[in-house]
Amino acid sequence: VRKKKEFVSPQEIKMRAEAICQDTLKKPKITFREALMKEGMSYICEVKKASPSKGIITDDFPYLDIAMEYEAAGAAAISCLTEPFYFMGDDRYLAEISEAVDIPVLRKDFVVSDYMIYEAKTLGASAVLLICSILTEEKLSEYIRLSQNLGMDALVEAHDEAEVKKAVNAGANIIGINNRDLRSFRVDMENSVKLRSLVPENIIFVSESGIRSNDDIRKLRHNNVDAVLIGEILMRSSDKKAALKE
Ligand code: IGP
Repeated sequence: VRKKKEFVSPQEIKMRAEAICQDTLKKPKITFREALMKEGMSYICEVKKASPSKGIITDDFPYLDIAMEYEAAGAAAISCLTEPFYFMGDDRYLAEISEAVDIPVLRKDFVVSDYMIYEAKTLGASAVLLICSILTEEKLSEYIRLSQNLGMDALVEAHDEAEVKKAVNAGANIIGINNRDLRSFRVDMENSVKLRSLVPENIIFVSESGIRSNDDIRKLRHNNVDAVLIGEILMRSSDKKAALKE
């Protein structure tokens, strides 16, 4: 049974988020962007129970253990789904995971309001996801700025050339190329390779979705990809440390 979410007014959520920013004890050790800037490939490992394309991925979902296993295996950051209907995510997962690990946690959800950005902060997120196909360029740049003002980063997700340009124009400093077409669910890794040259070097370049093997990762690294976001294959592997070994 899902517990009904406590209603928090927009004024209140804003106050709570800003209070966390003021609290020096709550200062994150490393930002999401910094975590992706280390030498070599950085791994963003996703905690996700289900997805619209695959249905339930795993019935066994010890989300805290999974997150801690990712951290121990050398993940640079964690991506946590909070969207309840299609991904069976929960805000609670994010809140508990960000308490339990030292690495930054991305709130993986479809941000459509500033409320959700303040809320991400109160849940302990270090970054939010902004999806180009559902936000105007104006909203993108507004939300990027708001995230940064709250001490978080924005991973700006694009799927094609027009969306990459939109992300760059909006001022993104981390761009994620989704290899999965959200309309057809088709996955094509070439999409990241093809769009790499459109993103300036000072912007962190992330490849997302459908990454399954070390060969995939080698190929992406060879094409100057800074980080990969991996979900399903890790959720299905019993030994995450072995799966993340290059
Ligand atoms: C992970 P995969 O194929 O490794 O499970 O993909 C991640 O990229 C995917 O979950 C994702 C996503 C999203 C989820 C990419 N963009 C936007 C929700 C919303």
